[in-house]
Amino acid sequence: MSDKKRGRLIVFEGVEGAGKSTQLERLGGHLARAGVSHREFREPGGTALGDAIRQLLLDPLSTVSARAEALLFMASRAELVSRELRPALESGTIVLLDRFFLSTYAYQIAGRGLAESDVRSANTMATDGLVPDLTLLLTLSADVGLERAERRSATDRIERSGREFHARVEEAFAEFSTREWQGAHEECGPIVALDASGAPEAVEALVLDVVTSRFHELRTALGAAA
Ligand code: T5A
Repeated sequence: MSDKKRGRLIVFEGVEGAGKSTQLERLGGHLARAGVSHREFREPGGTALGDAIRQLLLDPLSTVSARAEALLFMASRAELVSRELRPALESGTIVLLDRFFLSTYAYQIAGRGLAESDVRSANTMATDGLVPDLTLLLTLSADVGLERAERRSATDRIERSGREFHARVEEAFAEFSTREWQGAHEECGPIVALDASGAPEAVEALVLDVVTSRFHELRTALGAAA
């Protein structure tokens, strides 16, 4: 199906509190002001089923085993890909997505210790082979990100998984930005790491720079709107 894809899938990834939602919203604002058709989604969620799964997964009172957790993320993803992402991309829309399967690789493989081969094949079923056109990996230490998230609101079940868990997630994301790792994981598409430790405006400038240098049509549109 990927041959029918005409839009662009731009994913934001990183540790808790890295600023993904903030930057996605800012890029969405630039696109809207430039009159570029786009949709915004987050994982887990984005469909009725996905939103129900999100509640189950993030509720601090839920008890979820590691494999059930991975499969719930996959179920939410399969629904989002088939009901929303594919149709939007096939109609030429730019899709901004807050987390995708790189998060599963970081949280469920590196964090929970599930087998990479199992998670990768379940994920292929969930995504039906959909490859992001660009992943912006916002890099920040897990400790700083968790502090930001804790300052903002009460923590959810996954944020409460402990410092060691989040250190493994941070380390995994660092590995994902290397050429070697990306060469061995072509299903992830291009991943560009950006320093997310600066002020939101500084990170926004980095995001815009990468997006406009990668996509000619967006350089023209966003340049014209600036
Ligand atoms: N998960 C998800 C898995 O385990 N496996 C998977 O496959 C998937 C898809 C989702 C959880 O599920 C896990 C990962 C997560 O634990 P969520 O609530 O969607 O839960 O969690 P996050 O995506 O991490 O959302 P957060 O809101 O916590 O982080 P963001 O989006 O990175 O950060 P943001 O933009 O909301 O900012 C957080 C706070 O920091 C401030 C903001 O104002 C806000 O208060 N901030 C900054 N402060 C200083 N400097 C900056 N540059 C700042 N940018 C933002």
